[in-house]
Amino acid sequence: MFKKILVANRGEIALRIQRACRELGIKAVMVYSEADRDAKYVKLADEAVCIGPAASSASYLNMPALISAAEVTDAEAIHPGYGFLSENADFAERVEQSGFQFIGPTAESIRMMGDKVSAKQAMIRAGVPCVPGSDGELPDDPVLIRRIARTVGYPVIIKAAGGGGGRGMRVVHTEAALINAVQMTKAEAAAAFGNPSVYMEKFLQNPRHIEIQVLADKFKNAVYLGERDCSMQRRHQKVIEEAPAPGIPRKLIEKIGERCAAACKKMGYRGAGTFEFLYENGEFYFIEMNTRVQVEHPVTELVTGIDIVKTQILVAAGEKLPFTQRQIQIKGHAIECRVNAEDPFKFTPSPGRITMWHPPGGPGVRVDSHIYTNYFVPPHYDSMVGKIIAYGDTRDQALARMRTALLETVVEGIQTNIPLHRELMIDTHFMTGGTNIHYLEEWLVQRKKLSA
Ligand code: MV4
Repeated sequence: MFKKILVANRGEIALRIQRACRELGIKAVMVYSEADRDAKYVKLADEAVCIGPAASSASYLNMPALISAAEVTDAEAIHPGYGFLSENADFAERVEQSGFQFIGPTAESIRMMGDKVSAKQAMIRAGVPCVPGSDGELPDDPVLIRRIARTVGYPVIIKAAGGGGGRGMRVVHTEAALINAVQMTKAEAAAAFGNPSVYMEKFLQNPRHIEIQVLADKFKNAVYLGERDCSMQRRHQKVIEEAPAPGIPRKLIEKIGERCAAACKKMGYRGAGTFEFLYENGEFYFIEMNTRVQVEHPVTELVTGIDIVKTQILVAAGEKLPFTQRQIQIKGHAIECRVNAEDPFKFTPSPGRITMWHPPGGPGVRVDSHIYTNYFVPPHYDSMVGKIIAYGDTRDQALARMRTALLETVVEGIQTNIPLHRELMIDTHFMTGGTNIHYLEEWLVQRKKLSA
C-alpha cells in the first residue's frame, strides 16, 4: 500500500480524499493555491504545499507545480479528485512518467473516453446500448450527412467528439437547418476543443439521466454499484442526485450494469468510472463515460456500504477488488443536495465570508463539506461548498430526513441554494419520483412566473 498520496484538488473532495487516506493509514499531502491557504484540510494536513496563485490555471491546473510538489514530499501517488486535471490524459501520462501512480484509469482509457466518438465505438463493440446515430464521425459531404439524418430520423443532435457534459451540442429539427448546424458545431468544436470532429444522434426529447457506477482493478475484475438518477439539473449542473433511480425495474438495471462491468473488463478499465445513460420509454442509451470519482458518489456509498474513494486508492496500489458482484447489495435510498454559494433565485455566485455554519445531523444524515464558521469562500472556483446527503430505508424516509436536515442547516454571511432545496423537497412531482432532465428548468420558469 502507498505510504503517502498527494491530493491534487481542493474543497470538499480534497477533504473527502484526506479522510479516506487517514482511514487507510496513508499520509495525505494537500496542495493549495494562495486563495485556499486557510482551508480546514490544509490546516489538518500531514503536509501541505502551496502550488501557486488563486487562478486555477496557475495552481490546480499547473502540472509541473503538482508533480514538483509530489517530488519534494516523496508522495507515491496522485489523486486528482474531480474537475481540474482529473480527466486529462496528458496529466495522467506525465504523472506516471515522473514515477508516480495516477489514482485513476490509464491515460489510454482517459483518452479513449475523452473522445466521445471513440468512447461510443468502444461501447458498441462491448455490447453497451447507445443512442442510434452516425456510426462514428460525420463525413464532410452534405449528401452523406443528409442521408444519415434521414435514416436516424429528426430531430437529431450534433455533438462534438471533444465535447461532453453539455458542451458543443446542437439540436436540429429539420433538413433545411442540418448542414449549417453541422458546420457551426464543427467550427465551435475546432475553436473550443481543437478538434472539429462531430457525430450525430437521434435527439431524445424527454429522457432521464441515469448513470451506472463501476469499480475495476488491474486484474480485469470489474463490478457495478447500481445506478444514480441525476435528472435534477440546471444548465448541465446537477442539483440533486439519488440512488436508486425511482421506478426503474431492478432486472433492467442489473442487465445494463452487467454490460458496463463487462465493458470495463474488455477495455482493461481500472479504477472508478461512471457510464452515463439517457433513459426513455424503458430503454437505456449510453452517452458518455466519466473516468473520475464524481461529486455524487456518496449516494452510491450509502446504498451499497462501499467506500468508493478508498477502493480507488486500493486498486491503484495494485490490490484486487475486495468484493465480488454477488456481495454488492443495494439497500435503502439516498438523496444528495448540492449546496452552492449562490443566489437561490438568480443563481449568481455568492462568494465571501461565512459568518455562521451549523451543519445538520441525526440518523441517516451525511455532510461532505470543507466549510466552517469564519471560512472565506473564494470567488475563483466552482460555487459548490458542500453536499448534504440523506439516507433512509425508503425514499420517503430519505426525503423526510433531508427536509429536517435542510431545516436545521444554517449558513450565514453568504447566500446559498438551500432555500431552493427546501422547496424542491416538498414538490409533489419530485416527491413522486422519476422526473426528467427538463423538470427543474421548467419548475424554475413556473416559480419565477408565480413570484412576479
Ligand atoms: C442528448 C440529449 C438528447 N438526445 N443526446 C447533455 C449533456 C451531455 N452529457 C449529453 N446531453 C444530452 N444529450 C441525445 N441523443 C439530451 C442531453 C441533455 C441532457 C442530458 C443529461 C442531463 C441533462 C441534459 C440537459 C439537456 C440536454
